Amino acid sequence: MPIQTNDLTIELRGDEEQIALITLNRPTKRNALNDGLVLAIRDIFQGMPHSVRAAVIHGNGDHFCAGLDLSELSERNAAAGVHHSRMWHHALDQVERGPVPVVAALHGAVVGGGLELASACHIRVADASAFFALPEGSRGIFVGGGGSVRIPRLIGTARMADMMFTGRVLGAEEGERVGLAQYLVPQGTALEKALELATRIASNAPLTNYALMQALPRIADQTADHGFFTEALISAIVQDAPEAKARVREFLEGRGPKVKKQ
Ligand code: 1HE
Repeated sequence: MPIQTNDLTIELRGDEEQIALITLNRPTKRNALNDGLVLAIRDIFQGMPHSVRAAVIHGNGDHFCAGLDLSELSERNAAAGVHHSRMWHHALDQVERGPVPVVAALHGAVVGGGLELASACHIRVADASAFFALPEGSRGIFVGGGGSVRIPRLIGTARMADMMFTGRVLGAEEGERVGLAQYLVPQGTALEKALELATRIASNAPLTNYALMQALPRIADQTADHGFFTEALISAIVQDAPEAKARVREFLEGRGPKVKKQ
């Protein structure tokens, strides 16, 4: 079991402990991320038990996460600021390019660094109480946890700039409509839905999940010509796995699941 702190816990779920439920557990501070918590996120993903095939991250209390712990911002000079931002980058990179797909279960405030953390996850489920904002703009600071790279890829540069210029707060429905969340569910049910999705993801062939996490975003960063070539390589590797052959055979022999309208 990886190292946990009181502010960040991990619980393994499922018969084979294939789902990791990670909880931001600082509800009195609305799960604001201090340095210890950011490093704990890094450590938990770096030390993920081998049984885990998918993770869910959520926040204890009424909010997912209030972003950077502003009480730690005080006297940092420019050099320390660069190192601090790079520390966030390294930690959230362990989420995005780490060992397993991660589903974020969002409710209440998903703001500042909390939105940066959510954007490093692979799927976001928002319940009706969720709201999204980037208050950095009005606090005289800038995003530093990878938000300027990841958030425009979800919603476009113009929408992110609007959120920072004007302090615009997007409600759950609007957040889902613009692409901050892929699922919108009734209040109080984000965690249940996220666990359901994680269980489904965990049943995929591991190499397919690996390709989705590692190849797909890199292909999106490549030129079309390079992307087609990378796609050919990764698809050849994925289809070569015995598990892929077995799954295709199952379907052809009438034993595999059909695609059903939901
Ligand atoms: C905090 C923080 C925080 C709450 N740092 N202590 N993020 C923000 O600018 C968002 C700031 N927070 C808020 O706007 C509100 O707290 C919430 C909308 C999230 C929640 O409101 P509410 O009414 O439920 O809680 P509260 O009464 O405002 O806060 C409860 C306590 O949490 C209070 O402390 P207390 O000791 O007085 O009880 C707050 O001070 C504390 N708290 N949020 C520190 N963020 C890598 S760069 C990323 C840059 C950013 O993320 S900037 C955006 C920061």
